Amino acid sequence: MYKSQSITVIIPCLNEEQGIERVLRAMPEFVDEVIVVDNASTDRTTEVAISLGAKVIREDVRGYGRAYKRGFAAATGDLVVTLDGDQSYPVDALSYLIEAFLHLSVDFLSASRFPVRDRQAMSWRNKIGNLALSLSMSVLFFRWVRDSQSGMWVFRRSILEHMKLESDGMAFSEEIKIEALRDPRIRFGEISILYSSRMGETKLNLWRDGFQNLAFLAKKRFWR
Ligand SMILES: Nc1nc2c(ncn2[C@@H]2O[C@H](COP(=O)(O)OP(=O)(O)OP(=O)(O)O)[C@@H](O)[C@H]2O)c(=O)[nH]1
Ligand SMILES: [Mg+2]
Repeated sequence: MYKSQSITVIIPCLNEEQGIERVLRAMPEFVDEVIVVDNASTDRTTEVAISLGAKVIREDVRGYGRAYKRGFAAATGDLVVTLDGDQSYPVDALSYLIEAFLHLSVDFLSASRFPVRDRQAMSWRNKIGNLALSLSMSVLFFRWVRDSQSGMWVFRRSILEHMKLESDGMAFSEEIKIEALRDPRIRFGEISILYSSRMGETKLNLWRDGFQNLAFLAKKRFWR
């Protein structure tokens, strides 16, 4: 519980045995429920997560968005917090994020990785790709969003009933922000966090996911 709000943390994982151990060991005490959604990892992700007290849900179909939808269906907290299992997002910033969420009186708060302070954390190619996608989203949806691809959010679980979440892949991250910011019932905010280098191997394919995410933005904007 944090200031009388129960907290669920959801972490999608695909072969993140190293990162998930660090993330779970650093989880603050006030978190009520930690859900790890594993898509048939071939390493020890599931065993490590269970041994450190997380609830592990298995989803047989691969995909970042797919994993989140499974996690959301199982969550019970008033507030949901998300992050990657690779230790790149700051677990120790959870109270800072929730404080900001409450202070700003928003329903969905996205944690922007920019400006990136750790030089090793993000390659120049990824920075340029992220900038291009965030600019595209901002123009298409008439709202300045600094980091459309961030994977760390805090939101009131009850807003999920207003959202139509279709992406099963990496585009899920921009889709949930679009659903939040274009619904007048949902107050959207964004603040900056410290982003660091991931442990383990990336699951992101820059060109494939970059172009798919760009195409998804156009589809979401023009095919209603
Ligand atoms: N369950 C599940 N998790 C996934 C899948 N693909 C990626 N993930 C997880 O989603 C998170 C984001 O994937 P990353 O590879 O870190 O992608 P990224 O953060 O854009 O790229 P990096 O900069 O390399 O970290 C990580 O925790 C992954 O383990 C998937 O198909 N299923
Ligand atoms: Mg990552």
